[in-house]
Formats: sequence, structure tokens, C-alpha cells
Amino acid sequence: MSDLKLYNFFRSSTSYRVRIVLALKNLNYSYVPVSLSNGEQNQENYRKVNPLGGVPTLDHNGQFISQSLAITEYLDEVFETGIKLFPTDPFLKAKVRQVCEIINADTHPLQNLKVLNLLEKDFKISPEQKQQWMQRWIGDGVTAVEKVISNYAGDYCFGNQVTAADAFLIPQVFSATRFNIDISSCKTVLRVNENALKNPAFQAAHPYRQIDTPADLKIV
Ligand SMILES: N[C@@H](CCC(=O)N[C@@H](CS)C(=O)NCC(=O)O)C(=O)O
Repeated sequence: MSDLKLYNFFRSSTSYRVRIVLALKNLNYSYVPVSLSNGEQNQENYRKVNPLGGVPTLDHNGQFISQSLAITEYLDEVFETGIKLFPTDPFLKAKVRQVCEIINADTHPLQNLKVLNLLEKDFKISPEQKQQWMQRWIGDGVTAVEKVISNYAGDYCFGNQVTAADAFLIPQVFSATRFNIDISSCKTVLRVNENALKNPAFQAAHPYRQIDTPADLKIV
């Protein structure tokens, strides 16, 4: 019997990735809210399970794992349920991981709350400079994904089968929309996003359908 708990926050794109993965693997889990709005990620008791003070963190039978890509790979290897999130072909598997890493390593960190807080509060950047920063880094990341997937995409990033690449891309598109980033030239990305949002696993994981979603943002 597996006991899965996910420490996460409704609007966090990294949490959204893992919620998608859990839904795609048909896994039930307890949702433990960690409010980034209230700084709960930096409280001492949470830092004991996640030393860097970020969400998500997975607790599987009392064993804690952080980093959404590590969690994704772990769940895919441990559970035979649902779909396999990485192709078996080594080249395609590397391409899927390439998309995940463009988002995970080279895009999301530059839009992370702690980075924006530092830029705004310590470096006193203006709202216009902040927007320029976000457009540059999110725009670059999503455009790079567009170039990588354009030769492979079907309904999803790689053909018509959902992979981990989709679980990472769709939350990044959500953030791009939230921050008013122009990604209108990324036609393949937008098509994949539209398809994924019709998939029940992606719908269940959506930031505006979670137990900690504020009432004014809730959708059905
Ligand atoms: N690479 C980590 C990033 C985790 C992370 O930093 N998540 C953000 C939310 S999207 C966070 O918790 N930020 C807290 C902060 O910036 O203080 C992952 O993929 O899990």
C-alpha cells in the first residue's frame, strides 16, 4: 500500500507539473498546501523536508523527494499504473528530457518568486524592467521548446502520446499567460497546450481546481 503526499501550492508551475504526473499515473495522493503567498516554504519545519525551500516535495511512505524532474522520474519508475512518461527509445527519451530541462533548468528559475522578489525589493527594478526580464527569459525558453518539438509534435510534444515533456510544458504556458508573455509565434506549443487542456489529467491538475485555490480564481 502506497502512501503519497504532495506538498505543493496551487499556482506553482513546478507543483502543477507533478500534479499532472500523478494524474497521468492514476495515483491518489494527499494534497498538503504550502502557501508561497505566506512564505511557508521558508519555515523551518518545511525546510527540514525541502532544504532549498521550494515546492513541490513528494512524501512516499515517509521518504521525501524534492525537484519535480526527480519526482517525475521516480513515480514513472516505481509505478506501473497509468501511462509511461518517457519513451524507451534512448534518443527520444533524451529529447523528452531536453524539453523538461529547457523549462526546469533554463526558464523557470529565472521567473521564480525568490528571484523576482530580489530583483524588485533589493535591486529596485521597475515594473517595465520586470516585464522585459520575464518576456526575455520565458519567451526564450518557450521559443526553444517550439523549435525542439516542431518536427515531432502531434497532439502532444512528441507524437500523439503524452510524455513528461507535456507535463513540464503546459505549466510553463500557464505561467507565460499569467505574466502576459507574448508567445503567439509558438504555434506548435499553443496547439499542444490546447490539446492537453482537454485531457482530464491536465484538467484535474490545473492551478484553479485545487483545494488551496482562492475562491475568486476557482473554475469547475
Ligand atoms: N527545480 C525545482 C524548483 C522548485 C521551486 O523553486 N518552486 C517554486 C514554485 S514554482 C518555489 O517553491 N518557489 C519559492 C520561492 O521562490 O520562494 C523543481 O522543479 O521542483
